[in-house]
Amino acid sequence: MKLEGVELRRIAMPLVAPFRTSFGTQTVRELMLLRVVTDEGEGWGECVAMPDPLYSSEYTEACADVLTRFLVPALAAAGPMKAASVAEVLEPFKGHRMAKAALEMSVLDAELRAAGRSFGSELGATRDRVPCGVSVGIMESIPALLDAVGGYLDEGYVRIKLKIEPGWDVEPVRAVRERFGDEVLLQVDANTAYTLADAPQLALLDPFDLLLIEQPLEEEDVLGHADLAKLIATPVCLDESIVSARSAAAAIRLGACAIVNIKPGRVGGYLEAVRIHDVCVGAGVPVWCGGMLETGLGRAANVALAALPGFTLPGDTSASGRYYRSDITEPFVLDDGHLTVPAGPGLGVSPDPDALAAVTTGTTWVPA
Ligand code: NPG
Repeated sequence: MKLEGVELRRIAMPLVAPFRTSFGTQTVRELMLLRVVTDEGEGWGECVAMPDPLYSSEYTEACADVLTRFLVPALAAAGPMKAASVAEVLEPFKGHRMAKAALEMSVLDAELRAAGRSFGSELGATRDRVPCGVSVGIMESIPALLDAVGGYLDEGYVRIKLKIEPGWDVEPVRAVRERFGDEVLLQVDANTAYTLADAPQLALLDPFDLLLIEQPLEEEDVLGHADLAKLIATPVCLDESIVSARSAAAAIRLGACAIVNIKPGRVGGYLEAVRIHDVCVGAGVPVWCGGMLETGLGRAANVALAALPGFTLPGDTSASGRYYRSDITEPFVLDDGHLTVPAGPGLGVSPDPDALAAVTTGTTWVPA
């Protein structure tokens, strides 16, 4: 395939309700889509970075900048393009994994659409539907939280994840357990809001039989997670700290995590995500697919990834309606707690031109 150029499209999608995490509150999901144009057709990528560097160091306009100045020109200069070699071509540029992931995703989509093959078959999916969890933000009160959780359970979600932070941890977990019982698959996500000194407080979660606690400590504090794992009974899962297959292998060897959340954007792309899956399967570590409030494009690829055999825990692969009143693709709808893995060529879904136009805030064309 020959690269002709990449369109960077900024979009702003209103959320059905504010989503609060320990790093901020969102009412609109602003992100950037990539439309790669090649001599064999087009492909779509989704850059999951947020407008501000609060979840990780990346942010949308930095991604746009590095794509424009370095990543797209390097790919154009490398000659005929293959998705499997995009990461290698971009490797000299340090970091910027979300930008790299979006570019690789768009090339992979173009390649698979041209070949008539699906993301699922390319990544190694072994199921045609995946069980879905839902991530529940920090609420202004316990009654509001219980209403939200009850609504999601009624919709059929098979696992609940509660966002926590100091001051909003044991009480919400206790309230959800008391109201909905011990059978509900329940886990918590701290997004780095604690320190090792909080171990006694986090140990108070031990009696609630949580599936896992996700990323309690800072991204770089891998050893801290290994120490914490010895002080609490809840299994430690890493998100922000895992940026590659190599870092996953190291964290596992150090005893810093018993479970891994795989987010393709965070680790530089779907192909590296598969390598992390393989490392974890080899080590007997369960994985699950994280989410970053993706549109139907990113959701399609995440659902395909979550259908690999090592994804033995339900992911944050919620239905489109969890976040958006209208999606830019055909919506993903929950069926008995599951989403269907798209089977069509490439991502298997495409943006609706009118829906896309309605949320677009700007486009730039980066020629090859
Ligand atoms: O279901 O897409 C989803 C969101 C799941 O909680 C979720 N994502 O920290 O994992 C996270 C959080 C997140 C959202 C992180 C947006 C970064 C950006």
